[in-house]
Amino acid sequence: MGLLLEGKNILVMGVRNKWSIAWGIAQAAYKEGAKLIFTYQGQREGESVKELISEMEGTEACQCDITVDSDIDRLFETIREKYGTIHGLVHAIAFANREDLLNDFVYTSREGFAHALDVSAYSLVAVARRAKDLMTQGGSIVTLTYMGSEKVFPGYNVMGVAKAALETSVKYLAANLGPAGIRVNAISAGPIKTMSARGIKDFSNILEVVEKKAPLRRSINLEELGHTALYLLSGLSSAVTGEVLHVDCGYNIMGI
Ligand code: NAD
Ligand code: IMJ
Repeated sequence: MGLLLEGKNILVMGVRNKWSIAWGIAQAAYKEGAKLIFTYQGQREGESVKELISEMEGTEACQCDITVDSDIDRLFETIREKYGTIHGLVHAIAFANREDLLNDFVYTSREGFAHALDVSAYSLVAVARRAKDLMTQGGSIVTLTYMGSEKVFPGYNVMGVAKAALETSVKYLAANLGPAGIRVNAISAGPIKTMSARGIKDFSNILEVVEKKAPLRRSINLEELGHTALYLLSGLSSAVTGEVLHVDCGYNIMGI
């Protein structure tokens, strides 16, 4: 068998540094022959993303703040001019105001709620709409979610609500885009130490609980998320769409 993603152009959104889940996925995709286009949020992330990709031949990075429509339009226009077609899109973007993760959920402000859902859920709809015009040969869209959409995890708060909206958006998008041969799926990842997990109080404790309770008695690593994304981005998953796939060493199946 040749390389899984040979000849495919894949847009990767959400690399911040080498610990980012999007970076783990990008490395796996690159090894399987994909041509990658990266986006970064702002100048600070831009520096580190450009350094990371410097050794990936034929790869480039564009700035795109997902809350700014003109940034998204400019990004897809640039991709259309330079590449014409894309075959895959990785969406690994989430944000809630820090105070909304620290305070009790009941105190979430209207602005905080709207912002978390805008960045973490609506952004998938916004990019899927633009991507569909470039996915002229069909395609695969993959996003990242967390079990905090299904059950309550202390401190996940409005992010849990945003992930529930994201997961349901995956289903509606899969139904809309299926006739064009575009599949849309989410990976529900177990906890993993990235910038978005650092500074979360009791994160180490959460990892310990997973390591005790998960059927596989350990937590996941970036490489495993990369491999799952390869499956979803490639023809290996050609009949899979609208799915939320747990990659969590089985943690989610346990009752107690
Ligand atoms: P990360 O901090 O490396 O990645 C989050 C990314 O979101 C960053 O690159 C950041 O720049 C980007 N982002 C935030 N606001 C943005 C905006 N306005 N415009 C553009 N980009 C913006 O952390 P990560 O853990 O790799 O997170 C990636 C995804 O994985 C997120 O959706 C997260 O919810 C999800 N996830 C993480 C875990 C975990 O334990 N780390 C578990 C399950 C799911
Ligand atoms: C985040 C908060 C609370 C509990 C949490 C997490 N658990 C896990 C995470 C148990 C695994 C990480 N996660 C799945 C996320 O989606 C994180 C999103 C996030 C993190 C931050 C931290 C810094 C900040 N805003 C954030 N917004 C979203 O200011």
